[in-house]
Amino acid sequence: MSTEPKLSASEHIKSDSHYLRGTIAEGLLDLSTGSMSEQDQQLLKFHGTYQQDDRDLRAQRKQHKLEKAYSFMIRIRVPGGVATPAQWLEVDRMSADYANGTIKLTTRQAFQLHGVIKSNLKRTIREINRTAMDTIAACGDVNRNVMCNPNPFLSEVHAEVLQAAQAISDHLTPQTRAYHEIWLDGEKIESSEQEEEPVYGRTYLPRKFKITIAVPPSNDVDVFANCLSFIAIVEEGRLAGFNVAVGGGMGSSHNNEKTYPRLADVIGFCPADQAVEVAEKVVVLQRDFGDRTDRKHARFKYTVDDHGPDWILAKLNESLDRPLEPARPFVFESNGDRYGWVDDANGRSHFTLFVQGGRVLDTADHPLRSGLREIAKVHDGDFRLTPNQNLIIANVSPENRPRIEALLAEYGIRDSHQRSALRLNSLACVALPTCGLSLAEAERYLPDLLTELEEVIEENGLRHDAITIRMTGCPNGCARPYIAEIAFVGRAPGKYNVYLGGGFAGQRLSKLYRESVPSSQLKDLLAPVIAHYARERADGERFGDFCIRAGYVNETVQGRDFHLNLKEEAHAKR
Ligand code: SRM
Ligand code: SF4
Repeated sequence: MSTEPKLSASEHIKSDSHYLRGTIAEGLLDLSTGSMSEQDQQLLKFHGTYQQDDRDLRAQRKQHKLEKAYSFMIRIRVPGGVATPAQWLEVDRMSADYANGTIKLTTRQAFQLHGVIKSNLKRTIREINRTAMDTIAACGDVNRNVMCNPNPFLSEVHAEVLQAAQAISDHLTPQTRAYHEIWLDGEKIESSEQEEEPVYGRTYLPRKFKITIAVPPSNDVDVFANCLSFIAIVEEGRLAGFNVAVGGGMGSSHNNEKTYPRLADVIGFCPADQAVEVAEKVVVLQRDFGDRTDRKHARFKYTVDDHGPDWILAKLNESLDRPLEPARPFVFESNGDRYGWVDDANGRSHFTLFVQGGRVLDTADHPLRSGLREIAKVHDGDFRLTPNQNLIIANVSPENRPRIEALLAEYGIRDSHQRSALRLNSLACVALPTCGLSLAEAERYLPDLLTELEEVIEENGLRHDAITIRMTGCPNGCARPYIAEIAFVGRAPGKYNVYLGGGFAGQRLSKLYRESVPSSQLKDLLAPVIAHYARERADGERFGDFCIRAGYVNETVQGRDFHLNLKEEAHAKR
């Protein structure tokens, strides 16, 4: 009898799928149901779409013996987060024509459309491709949207870095013709020639893979939360190359200590022209050594933890033309966005706009989607989606700036000084009603909790003090909560685990402070900690650092030990 461990079910779905085709094309034609088969739902992710249902309607539909209110979320890849005004206008149009009238800017600089019904799915994906964007590999067990610091016009280095992000993204895009065939009506090529995936192979990766590029001192892309990151090293004003970091990730499951968030390790340095090769070889390492038997242990962070970063470096060096050099010094100062207008040396201006929860929509008192549509119609630069779910109206010419400013004012699109620094440093994942995995609200609830916490912030004179605060509806960590200074992670409806002590630059994990706190008690739980910080912080001391110094949580730990949260000790200390 074979002692080989059993492959996970997803591995069979991939290998039997004929390079991601499955029966998607046939399934799309069956309009007797709003759903797709279980296996095709898994394969659809590689094409950039997830089947979901409106969870607000579940009970009602069940009562009336109706099928769930199925629809699809489509994720549009935007490498480095750069979109043209024409692309913005098309996404805006499609959000109204085919989706729920909103555009979601994600924590990985992508667009999402929610609520696309099955009969509109193919049309929408086809129209997205007409705008020179695509959805392939926005999801699935492949390399995802490559993130990059979104301010390329602030210096030549940024422009080079954006090119590197694009090159890595292109190189790691799956080569299967299935995408073209299914969505773009590409002709089926009946050839005896074997179809190939040169980097991935027939079964792709064991799990999703995430790559970022940061330009210090900004860590807005959160390099330590990604599988593979490149940290730009600028020497004498020029891009010398990149430090390489491996093995970061956020996802964990409640009550499963084998799963944990982990910060990436910096293992070396490569010249800029080696970045694509390094990316490919690291992906290949994960392809060959990642765990294909247990999806909960299949992310690259576990491969790195199981073998150790030194082993990863040695293996990587064996496969590279030139081995990595020792890592070079760098400093990150923050992982947030810088708001408002910034002018660059070429006379262009860039306006970073806070978008609550990354959700672009019109409400009675805040017609944000309409305002941005009007701006896109006259904008002569481009748009940059930030890794913090915000938007930069970038590269505005001096002649055009007054028009953009007038439109911002006309549509009441508020400037950052009208918001607290706490809100400006907040992130919430989508959660309910579309996310099938959420245990509690996030995007729909965090704005109200922030309003409550702002009372405490105002009372303590901290309106202008940035504190990173993030909420997710479950422990998967889509808003990268475990590196925030304050985090709320959904446990059950209306209940959250509260984490404290993350690093302001995303350089340290936070730690569990209290478990399963009802939402009605969150303000009272945090008020004394915030007041204590306001009273006793040292000069320039960050909230997360203070939480550790004052003993609210112990110095945080890495990887496997994350679950050894010392909350009992923290209780005892006060
Ligand atoms: Fe995520 C799954 C939304 C960034 C970790 N994520 C999901 C799904 C697709 C739920 C599902 O599988 O059914 C969510 C869809 C909700 C919806 O209705 O739209 C979802 N994730 C999001 C977005 C939209 C959150 C947001 O509000 O912006 C982000 C889309 C990013 C993109 O454009 O590609 C998003 N997800 C992240 C991040 C942050 C990042 O990548 O920097 C993480 C943590 C980093 C990491 O990967 O470790 C993240 N998402 C997960 C996980 C946990 C993976 C794991 O290692 O265990 C899942 C669940 C899974 O894969 O099984 C997940
Ligand atoms: Fe859904 Fe959980 Fe991700 Fe939030 S963190 S979007 S609830 S999977």
